[in-house]
Amino acid sequence: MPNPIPFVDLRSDTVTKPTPEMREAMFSAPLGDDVLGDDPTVIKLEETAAARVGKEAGLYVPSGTMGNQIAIACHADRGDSILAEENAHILYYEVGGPAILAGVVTRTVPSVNGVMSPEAIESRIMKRSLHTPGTSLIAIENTHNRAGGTITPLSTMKEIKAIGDSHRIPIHLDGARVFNASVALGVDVKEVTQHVDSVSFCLSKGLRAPIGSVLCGSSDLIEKARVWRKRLGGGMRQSGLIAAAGLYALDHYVDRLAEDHQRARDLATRLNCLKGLSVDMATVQTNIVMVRTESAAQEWANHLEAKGVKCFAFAANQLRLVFHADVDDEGVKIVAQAFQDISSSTQ
Ligand code: TLP
Repeated sequence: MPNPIPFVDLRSDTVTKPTPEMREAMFSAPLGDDVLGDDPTVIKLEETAAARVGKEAGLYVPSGTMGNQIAIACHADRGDSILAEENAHILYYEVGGPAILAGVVTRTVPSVNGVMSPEAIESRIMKRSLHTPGTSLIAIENTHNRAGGTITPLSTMKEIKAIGDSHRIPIHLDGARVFNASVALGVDVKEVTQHVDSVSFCLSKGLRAPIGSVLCGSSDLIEKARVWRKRLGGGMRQSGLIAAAGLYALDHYVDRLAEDHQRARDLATRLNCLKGLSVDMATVQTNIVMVRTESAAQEWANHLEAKGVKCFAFAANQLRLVFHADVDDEGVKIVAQAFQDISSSTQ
């Protein structure tokens, strides 16, 4: 039996479904065997993505996780250390990948709302010695997921890059949502990515493609990355079929991310007026809203689900709401009403 309740799904921006136009682009894409290097659509996506973020080359990978892990493995040798923000996706959600795959030690860096200070980074850099695992990579996450979609400002990125350069340490950007950052800042994405040596961005989040991310960097890095992708079993064959969706997304769905940001702000403002809830508006910068709940967040999530709204409890007293193209103004109204009903009946 189909569920009669029309769900508004705020669990993640990964839940978007490809549009009819995107499916049409997939259907008509020219294909080849990409492991053999002859899928024209994948080649076009990789070239387009690299040009878009101002890097020499790109590699289409099945997921953002694989993009990050390959980048770490390419930049660092076994036994090295890398620096990452303490709640970074590569630490929190990639199931120990850096230790298992690249074989590196991860040193964590504290932050304010996901933004690491350049001083905090510099003070954690380790020299290579008989005793210490030399730092060979600094990872930034922009926007920052667990901090609530927050943006690391361009000036901070520039300072971090200068520190990296002075210690000859490359910077990798987990740019799963880097287009959310550039759209919110009102700048070309290159303004963000100019401050990093490699960037992995997701096509399958706010950009609405069903599958895939692109890792971009120097031609040498991407050559190594291609070997790592094969090693991890990420070499795909007629993957132009799905790459076509990514190309369509880059052409058509970047600018509309601003709508998701506006809806996130609208809803956050409304929730802040309700009993039992609060939102730190300073962190509502893109498409994610972290809601603090006085009572257990999981109970809120259960009540919301009964009213047709899906979201995740991200911590004991925190809900995460993620906006995306499949949530329109009507969806925002449904969500606001559900929160209001629960607030007035339980608080
Ligand atoms: N994030 C997912 C979950 O894994 C938490 C989500 O729903 O937000 N970097 C960042 C910053 C991410 O938020 C994610 C996915 C990834 C990397 C990994 O992307 P995938 O899921 O394609 O491996």
